Amino acid sequence: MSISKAASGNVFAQSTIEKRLQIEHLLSPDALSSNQLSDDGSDVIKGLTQTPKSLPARYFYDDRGSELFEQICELPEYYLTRTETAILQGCAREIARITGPCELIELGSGSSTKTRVLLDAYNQLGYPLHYLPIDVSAGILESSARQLLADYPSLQVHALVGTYELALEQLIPTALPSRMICFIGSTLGNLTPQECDQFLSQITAALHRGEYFLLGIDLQKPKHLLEAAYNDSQGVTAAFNLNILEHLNKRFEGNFDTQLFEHWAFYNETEHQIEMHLRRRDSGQIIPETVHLRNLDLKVEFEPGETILTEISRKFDLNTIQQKLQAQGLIPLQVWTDPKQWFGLLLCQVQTSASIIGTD
Ligand code: AVJ
Repeated sequence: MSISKAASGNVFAQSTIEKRLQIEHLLSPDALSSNQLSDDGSDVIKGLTQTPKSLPARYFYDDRGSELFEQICELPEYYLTRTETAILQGCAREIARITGPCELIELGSGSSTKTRVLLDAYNQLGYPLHYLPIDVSAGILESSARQLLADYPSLQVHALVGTYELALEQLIPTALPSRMICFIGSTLGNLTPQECDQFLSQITAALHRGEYFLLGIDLQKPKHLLEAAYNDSQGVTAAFNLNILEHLNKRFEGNFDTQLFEHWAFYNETEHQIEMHLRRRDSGQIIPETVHLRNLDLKVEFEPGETILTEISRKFDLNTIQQKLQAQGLIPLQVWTDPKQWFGLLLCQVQTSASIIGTD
């Protein structure tokens, strides 16, 4: 008989939470010697001094941004999260059976809601639960880890605060027979094709032969459905987009006036990507607005109507992405989708010598 889930507030679970939780703040190897965070804002300087201007999408996710993102996931127009969760609910047990006991490594774990579906499946098969969430937002990482530990009395959490790149370079061996890196939520879509190739090769390098990679991606679909998902009627996506400026203000002592900017998102059908921008409002002014980011010693001018590209969100084709994964040594074992084919979930395995012989 198996008990799938203990109630929150379980006394035993509560008392052992501290023992089962480890939180590590990652620093880059250079930062360790110079005693500085690698997060020095050089990527912000680069983006804001380019034409057209851009910002790295990861600056969305301060604690406030992560909260707003959670709200986006609940929006009626934002089909992504709910579709992916439904797919996972249908295939989690099959995934657990294929991989056997393994450590779950999650990139960009956020609130870990979808992760519960996987944990339940491994738990029901009686497998040990080892979870290694990685996120840049320390607040969300810790609170969701504590919540999970309270709900799963046998769970061990080793949380890493930092960027994916840093975490992938510093993964330590697990006590379990295998590992699975989970990159769900279509975050892969936020990378340019070039960054995507580089990222996938980092995944292959971080894993051993025979280990697993679970990827969730948003698929190509009619423009009106996509544009609605990124221009919701309640303005949550707009607030999420504008929050990146508030985050920069706090982090780098900046003076962006968010009132001067507006949210602008559209689907680029040629590139198959949503492009999200912040546009300086054009309210009859002709003088450039100067923004100062003191900690970066940076002054940037914005012309009326000028834009900052804050995010691309690429929409994939299942055949093309499978070829790309295969080319990187990540062999697709199974692909799941929803009845409307709006979202895709792919389980891949790092090429083993058997799979090299087996492919021709
Ligand atoms: C983080 C990749 C899921 O591209 O859909 C949501 C973030 N941006 N609304 C996406 C996002 C605007 C998002 N993902």
